[in-house]
Amino acid sequence: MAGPADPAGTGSLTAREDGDGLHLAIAWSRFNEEVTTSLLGGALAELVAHGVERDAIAVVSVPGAFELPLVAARLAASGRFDAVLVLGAVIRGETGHYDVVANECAHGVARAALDSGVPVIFGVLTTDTVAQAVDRSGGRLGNKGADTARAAIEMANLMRLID
Ligand code: INI
Repeated sequence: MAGPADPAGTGSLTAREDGDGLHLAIAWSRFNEEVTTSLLGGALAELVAHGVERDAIAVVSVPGAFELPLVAARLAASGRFDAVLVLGAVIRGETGHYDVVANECAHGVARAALDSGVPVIFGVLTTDTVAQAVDRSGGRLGNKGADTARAAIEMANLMRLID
C-alpha cells in the first residue's frame, strides 16, 4: 500500500513505487514492432518486479501511435484501471508525417488523462533514427517501457494518496 515519503527532504507528497494491489492497462502500438515489443517486455517485467500481479495487467495492441489516444482514453474511462501505460515508437526517418503522428499522440494521451482523471503515462519514443529508438528500448540508454512502468505505479499510488 502506498504511503507518504519524502526522499529528497523537500516536503513533497511522493508516492512509493510499490505495485501491490494495482490494476493497470498497457496500450502499445505495433508500428516499429521490433522496438515496441521491447518496450512492452520492459514495461511488463518492471511492473511485475514492483509487485503488480501479471493477471492484473491488461494488454491491448493497436496498429500505430496515432491510434493510441482513443484506446488509452477508453481504458482510462472504464473505471477498471489505476493507471494506463501507452507505449509506441514514432521515428522521424520513417515518415514524412512524423510531427503529425507524434504531436497528435502526445496531445491525445494527455487529454485522456485529464478527461478521465486516471494517470495515462506517455511511453512513446519520438526519435530521429531507428538506432536512437533501439538505444532506448532495452539498449545502451535503458528501456522507456520500464521507465513508464515505474511512473505508472508512482502516479497510481499518488492518486490514492491525494484522494
Ligand atoms: N505510427 C507509429 O507508431 N510510428 C511511426 O513512426 C509511424 N510512421 O512512421 O508513420 C506511424 N504511422 C502510422 C500511424 O500511427 C497510424 O497507424 C496510421 O496513420 C493509421 O491511422
